[in-house]
Amino acid sequence: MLPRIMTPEDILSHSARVLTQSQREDYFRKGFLSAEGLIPRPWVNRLIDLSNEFLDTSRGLTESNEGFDIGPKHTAQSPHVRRLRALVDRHPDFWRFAAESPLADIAADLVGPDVKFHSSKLNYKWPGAGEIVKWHQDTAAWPHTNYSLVTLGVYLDDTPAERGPLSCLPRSHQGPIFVHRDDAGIWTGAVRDEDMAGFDINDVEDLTGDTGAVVALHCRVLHASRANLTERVRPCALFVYAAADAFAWMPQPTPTSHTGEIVRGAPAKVAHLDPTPCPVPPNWAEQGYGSIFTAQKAAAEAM
Ligand SMILES: O=C(O)CCC(=O)C(=O)O
Repeated sequence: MLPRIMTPEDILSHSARVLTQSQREDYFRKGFLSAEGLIPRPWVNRLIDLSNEFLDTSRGLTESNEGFDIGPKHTAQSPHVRRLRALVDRHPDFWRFAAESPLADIAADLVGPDVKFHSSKLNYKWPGAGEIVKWHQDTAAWPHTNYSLVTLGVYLDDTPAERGPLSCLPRSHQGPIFVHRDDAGIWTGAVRDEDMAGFDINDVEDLTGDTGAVVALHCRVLHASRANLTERVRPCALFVYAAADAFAWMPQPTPTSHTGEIVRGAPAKVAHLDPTPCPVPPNWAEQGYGSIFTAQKAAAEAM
């Protein structure tokens, strides 16, 4: 008999590993979740230490490279790293965290027991407006045969509303997948204003949290993040996991050496194909991928 395609109800029928059943139900209803106290403090401290070490290393850089997306204000005295790319390839402990910590169990709670690692990064939102992230849906940049993918973020410092937390539009994961291009067809990494006009911005929910809080974003949920109005940087480590039966159908923006590895359960024998139409992203293998910051900034400068 062929394996069953997992619906949210099927996923929920498996015992919860880390999240409560009501947190899981909330995630499927709204398309996101934020929760405190799920990651053991020694893991959080290790991530913070590693982040600080990499920021120190960046002092010797003058331009972006494979590992670092460097912002325009970067100097040795005052590092301005926008993103550490392909995090699990930057240090083995980042991969151990992705594969061995309760984070992968949280992914299993949300995509089902068979979980495949997709990608990871560490985003820094510095004080000021530099790293505003516009409304977008993650799946638009890395579509798969179905939409059972989740991005799990871990805040590495307290992230109140004024420090630019992730913000989400509830239930938008049940709507269309929007084009993330301008009228000329150029990739902008952002949903067009006319598409956003259909949403009530009063519905937006901020995913605030203390140091170590986990945020979960369904790959179709509309999300953004505002400027950091505080004096301290907001680091957020992000890890993407897929149901094992979701397969990428285009080259991926920032593949890692662990992309496609099964971190819980077993590999899929059958792909699950969801019929929801999905716009085709650029071919990242041909065009190259900087980061959401470079794509959205280039689009803003071209206007
Ligand atoms: O770091 C943020 O505030 C937003 C991250 C995000 O949505 C992304 O990188 O796709």
